[in-house]
Amino acid sequence: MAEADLLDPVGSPRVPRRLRVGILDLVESRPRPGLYGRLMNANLASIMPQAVAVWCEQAGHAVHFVCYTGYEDLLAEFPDDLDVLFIGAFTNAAHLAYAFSALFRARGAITILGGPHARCYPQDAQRYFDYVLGFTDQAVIGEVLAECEVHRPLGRCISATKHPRELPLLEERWKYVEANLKKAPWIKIVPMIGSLGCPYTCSFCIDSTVDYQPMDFGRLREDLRFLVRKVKRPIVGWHDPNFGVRFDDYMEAIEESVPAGRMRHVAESSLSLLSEPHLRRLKQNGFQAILPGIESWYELGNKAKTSKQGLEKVEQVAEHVNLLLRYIPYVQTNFVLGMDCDRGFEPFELSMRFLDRAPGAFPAYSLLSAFGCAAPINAEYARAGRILPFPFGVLDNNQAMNVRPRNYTWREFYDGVVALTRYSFSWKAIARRCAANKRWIPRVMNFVRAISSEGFGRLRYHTRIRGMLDTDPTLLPFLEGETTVVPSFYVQRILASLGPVARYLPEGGLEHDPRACFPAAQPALSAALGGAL
Ligand code: B12
Ligand code: SF4
Repeated sequence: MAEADLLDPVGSPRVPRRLRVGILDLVESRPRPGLYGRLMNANLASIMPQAVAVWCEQAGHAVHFVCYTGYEDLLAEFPDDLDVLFIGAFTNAAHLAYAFSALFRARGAITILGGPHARCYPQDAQRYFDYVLGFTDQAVIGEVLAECEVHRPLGRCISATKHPRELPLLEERWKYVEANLKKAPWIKIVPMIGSLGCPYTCSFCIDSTVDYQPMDFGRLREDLRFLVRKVKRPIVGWHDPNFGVRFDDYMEAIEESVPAGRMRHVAESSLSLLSEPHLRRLKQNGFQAILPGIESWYELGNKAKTSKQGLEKVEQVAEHVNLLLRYIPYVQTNFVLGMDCDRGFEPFELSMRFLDRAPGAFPAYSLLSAFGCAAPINAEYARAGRILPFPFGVLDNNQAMNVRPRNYTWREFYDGVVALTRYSFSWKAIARRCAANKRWIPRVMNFVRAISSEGFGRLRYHTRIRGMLDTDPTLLPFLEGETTVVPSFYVQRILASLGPVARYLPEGGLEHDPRACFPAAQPALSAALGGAL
């Protein structure tokens, strides 16, 4: 920096200003979620907002941190006189983030968005934020705070060339972790991370083009040692996109830093990494829950380490999942419904056969979704004119599917979704799941999830959408791309979920233009959207 930059216009040294920084981690998008949200939301807090808080403090600024789990009075949480407000948001919380940004801009703050929504929809987010951050490291935060300028009408998009090489130690972000843990009424999970990116290339995933990058294992050991000193028998929630790629390094770090039996762990991993010797070691090291992605019965066999398809894949995967359950008390299997390789009722039927063969696993279904420009396959959907302008508030993998299915009519598709959901959360399936899980925490978790928003709630919701396909004349034309007018059912649902914050939502904040992400696909998308956007 030139010396003149450090002088103000009259030539005296410029003292860096101590900013009042607000940081908002939007874990939830609506007030007072159901029983499962009450139990678990505080455990879903993100690591990056905490890292940003530490970096801001290290730069000498005063930080006010809030993790919104749906139970706080959001409008009363921050002081009025913030200089800067950072918001971390998933896409389903984007409207809440936009409304909050508008409110604090009106009060004179500079606003900054980071997190999945910023990475997926930067072109839309820059209409409402002064800065929109992609890959974020300490240097990016330093740059933003040093400049800290109004950028309107369009915010400035900044991204590091890759993910940070290093994140603050757990000890440095502990006060934020601790505040969240206090909000969790029962199970308390400490978020940690040991790697970024992924070596796999699942085309629907935001990280499929991001190189795998392990963090420093020395610092990881420091974090583990700190945690056993701080909490009696902690549970660590690993946020690694694919835990266990450097399996031996992780296990050695845990074995060297944590006395046996003193720590429990939860992680998302691929079946291909979960061989029996690995499972044995995971068990020894206290792994309590594993969430493998199966995704489809026809594709992505590399994740399940199989070249089989259809019923053969079901049998092999079920056997593998049952093996997991012999070592790990809680298993959640993740599936994507409506993928291009699926057709007819068979994929749904196969998932039911899987549940028969592996009754102990909790099934989590996502509807195929294209989150903006993040995943490579989204550009293909856009070129084919298949992306629908659903408002962000319903893009959470469940409330809406914003990609027109290749091989289904909507009625056929929702018939399958409803049938599979009903089968998965029937009393019979719940009882079999309970019987197959011997420990009481997995039993209670599975039961609560089934009777709460993720089971019964989702069955009610999908059944309602299926009914509306016959009764609501506005729904099918929208889903078929014949109109861009969003059915009022979705709009009302989003406005209701925003509650009192809805009045701050900026004009146009409910709509977005899916073409903005894909300039090259604009003609196809325009045609598909009736040229109406
Ligand atoms: C771990 C994970 C989870 C964990 C932890 C979530 C959490 N609160 O962080 C759990 C299992 C709880 C989870 C739940 C869900 N997840 Co998730 N999850 C992931 C996963 C696998 C890794 C994300 C991660 O932590 N990476 C490590 C961090 C360091 O990297 P990063 O997220 O890329 O962040 C970088 C930048 O974005 C930026 N940044 C991130 N946050 C912030 C915040 C601020 C303030 C700033 C300035 C910068 C910044 O800095 C980082 C470093 O460069 C991704 C898929 C993937 N492979 O990335 C999906 C992903 C993020 N999840 C997704 C979804 C949809 C969900 C759910 C809605 C699913 C559901 N229906 O329940 C819920 C939402 C729960 C919630 N609101 O917290 C989508 C998000 C898409 C979107 N645009 O919204 C993703 C991308 C998967 C996908 N479909 O492609 N998830
Ligand atoms: S294994 Fe998981 S994190 Fe890796 S590319 Fe596939 S979906 Fe993404």
